[in-house]
Amino acid sequence: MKCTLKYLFDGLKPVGRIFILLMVLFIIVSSLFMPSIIIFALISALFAAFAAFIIINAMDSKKYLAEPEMTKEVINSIKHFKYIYLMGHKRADFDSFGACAGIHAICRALGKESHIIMGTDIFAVKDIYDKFAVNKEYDGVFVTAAQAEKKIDSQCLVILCDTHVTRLVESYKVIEKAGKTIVLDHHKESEQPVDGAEKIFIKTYFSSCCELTATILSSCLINPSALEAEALLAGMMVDTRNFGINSGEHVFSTAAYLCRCGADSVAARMLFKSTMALERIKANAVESSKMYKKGIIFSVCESNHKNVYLACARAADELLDIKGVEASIVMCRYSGTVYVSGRSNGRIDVESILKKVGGGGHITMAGAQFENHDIQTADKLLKKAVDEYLTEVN
Ligand SMILES: [Mn+2]
Repeated sequence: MKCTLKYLFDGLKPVGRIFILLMVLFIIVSSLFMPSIIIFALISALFAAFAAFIIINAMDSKKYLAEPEMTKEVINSIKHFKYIYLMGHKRADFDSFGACAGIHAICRALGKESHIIMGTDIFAVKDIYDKFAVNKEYDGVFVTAAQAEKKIDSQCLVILCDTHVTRLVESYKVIEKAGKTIVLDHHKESEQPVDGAEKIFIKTYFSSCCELTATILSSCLINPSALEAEALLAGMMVDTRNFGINSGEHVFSTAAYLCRCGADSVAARMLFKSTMALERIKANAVESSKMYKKGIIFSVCESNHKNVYLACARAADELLDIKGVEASIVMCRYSGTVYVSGRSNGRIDVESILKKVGGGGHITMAGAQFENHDIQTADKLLKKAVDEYLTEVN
């Protein structure tokens, strides 16, 4: 009943709310003069509430406040399967981690056992992971890919968050062995969407997979815990560069919803603190950057640090703060692979540029990798891709 009332009230436009308030006022005033009218009004209101309840429950797809098709698919699939495995992309980031935590909250609310598959490289999300690891509610929730691969069978549902590309998933074996796989992603559709996924929801109008997940949560009136809300907010903050890009009304209302659920924005911001070593690498990359063409700036992170790719992403972000820079492309090399981070303020489509060299992402944030290449070759290929892109758009 509480849910129904909340549904009714949330669904109302301001004019509807004013109408209800006027009705209540009318009943109060008239009952002062004609007490019998209140009995009549109460009976009518009861009938109306009963009718609304029947209608809402009869129209199954209308039960959800937003994204009804996606929400319905996620909820019904979770209800249908015995075990649920949640998985993000390799080298988990705040967005993939937060989205998994958000879906875990739905599984818990529906009384289902769910596990989050964690990869070997969790450096980027270590601080939030540590907060979850000491939380009693998360005892036994995190599993390694190897553990999941052993246990998973046709009775299991896999929900893949924040990627839809086969080579980027933490473990493809779990998708092959699972009874069903659902993909929830916000990146532009790639050429290789994951094989064997029954339902693929690619919603590029969401800033982040965390915004998408939080929308599902609020749509089915399930609130995440304060820690889960913090993880979801952190994911949104990373993918919107602290609400600097892709941040429309829905992003802010979703952030407000997460704060209502207990997310602390200051604590979330603290999670992004870097190390001195990585900041030095980033600073060097910013300093040695060179403008290429049309506000597209290039740089390289020179280091053997095992998490140099994080400094690379941060350098690409920071270069956008410089006047005249429209987009940034930063490279780094680690154990034979060149990693590329592309960022843009929205006027240049870095996804289109990096797609030409086999990468992906979206307009403002994209990445690519070159296996068995050196920086010089990668640099040449990237500049060729930029040239091609610029002739296409001009
Ligand atoms: Mn993301």
